[in-house]
Amino acid sequence: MDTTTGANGCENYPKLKVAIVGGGLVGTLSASFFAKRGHEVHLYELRPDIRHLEHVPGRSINLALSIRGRAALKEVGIEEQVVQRHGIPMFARMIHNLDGTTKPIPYGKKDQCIYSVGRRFLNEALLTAAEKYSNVHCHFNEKLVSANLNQGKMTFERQPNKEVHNVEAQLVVGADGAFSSVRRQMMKQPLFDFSQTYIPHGYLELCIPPLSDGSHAMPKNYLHIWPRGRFMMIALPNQDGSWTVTLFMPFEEFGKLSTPEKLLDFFQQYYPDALPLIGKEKLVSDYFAYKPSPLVSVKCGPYNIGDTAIIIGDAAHAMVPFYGQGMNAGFEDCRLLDAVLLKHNFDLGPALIEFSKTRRPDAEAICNLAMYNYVEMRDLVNRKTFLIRKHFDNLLHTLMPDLWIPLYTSVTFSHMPYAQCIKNKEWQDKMVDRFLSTMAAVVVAMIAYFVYSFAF
Ligand code: FAD
Ligand code: EGO
Repeated sequence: MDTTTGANGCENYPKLKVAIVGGGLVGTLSASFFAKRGHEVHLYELRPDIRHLEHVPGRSINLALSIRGRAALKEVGIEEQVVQRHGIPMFARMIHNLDGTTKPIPYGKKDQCIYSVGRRFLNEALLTAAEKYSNVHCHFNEKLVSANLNQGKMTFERQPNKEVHNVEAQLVVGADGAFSSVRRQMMKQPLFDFSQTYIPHGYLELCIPPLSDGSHAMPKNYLHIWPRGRFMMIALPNQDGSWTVTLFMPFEEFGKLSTPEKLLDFFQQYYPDALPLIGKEKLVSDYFAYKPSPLVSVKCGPYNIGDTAIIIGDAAHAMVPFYGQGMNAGFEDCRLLDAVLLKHNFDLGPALIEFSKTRRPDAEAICNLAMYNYVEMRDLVNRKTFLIRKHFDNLLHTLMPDLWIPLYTSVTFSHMPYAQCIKNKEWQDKMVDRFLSTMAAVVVAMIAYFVYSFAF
């Protein structure tokens, strides 16, 4: 193992051969982090190089990027490019009521916003950023089919001919998504925990095209939400003037919308204002061109195998998308893993254990929060409680900005560990409860007093 001393004299750690499995959002970012520290990085991705593809199949066309994701992008020097040049700021939610009226609710302070970014653009920017390092080697069309993670040995199948070859590394980083093959290898180990849950809802993406002058058909700097109980719909803006609309609905309901007539009636009933923006013809053709996709939540652990393997991103903690934090949490993994490795001078054994131990409670917290939001948005959220809750939280936040931090704010606009966000929320619920029961006690005491004075 060669040990190099950096220019400033304090980088005295081994230079490792690192194999990253998965060239999605998290794998490509992690490649830059390892490259920045001087390691020899090999990135293996199942798909071809997306930069050369005309059309990329797969999930969600755009995503909401917030503080946690941005902090990680900043450390590899691409935050500005992504956010300033290719991100569309969303300063508020825009709630669409059944009657077609809309109401904006700001995210908090004036400058607080989340950014809508294209998945493809982001993935390409991350690939290009990683390849700027001469010590990064990308291998496309490579599918991990088996591995001996204790020994850092992997077997890949080259697509499309399926020739098999073996690879070895000192560290295997599994960033191969919700259905991770690296994780499947970990499941062979004793004491490895794993659970997955599919929710009854699936999602389908539709599109609101740009107006004839190329501008956006709805106010641009908002996350548009159509809360309808069991049928939820959101829209995020794209740079070309279009909107990506995501419809969340139980698979059962998707099944019922089996003809163009039923589909149009459904939209007329629940999303009358969105229907003309999408356009009837386009709605029908887009809806029937795709199948709704499932949503899965995965928890597992530990994230490491000894001192040779670690999983990050969706491979370690896939969540339902109702908090807009999946990618952000995965990017935060990259930043935290880098910090822990540095702290231990790239002594992998203790570093991987520490990362797994400290990260797991927070990853599971955001998985729980996302699932909680799913339940809340589906069951509790009618328009009124949504508005009242958000306004109440915002009001207290304005009055006591350091003391009262709404849950959405601590999750989306702070670096507070996710588990701490939950504790913070529980504390606030207790305060509200106490306040309400004190008020109730006062009212009861007053009634008792009046009854008493009338009776005697
Ligand atoms: P992936 O992006 O899934 O990448 C995994 C990569 O590994 C893929 O490129 C795949 O081809 C490759 N791979 C898989 N198996 C193998 C193998 N055997 N060998 C080699 N390579 C392999 N997050 C947010 O932060 N904000 C949002 O607004 C948001 N919205 C979302 C909306 C929807 C509908 C969904 C489904 C998710 C959303 N997310 C959002 C979550 C986000 O998409 C994920 O958290 C993120 O993509 C995880 O990145 P990843 O790199 O871990 O996994
Ligand atoms: C009461 C009502 C309490 C993703 C509603 C809490 C998530 C939850 C899917 C929004 C925004 C980025 C998103 C808010 C709540 C993305 C998000 C939110 C959705 C759906 C999403 C908000 C992509 C939960 N952030 N969010 O407050 O604006 O509130 F609606 Cl279905």
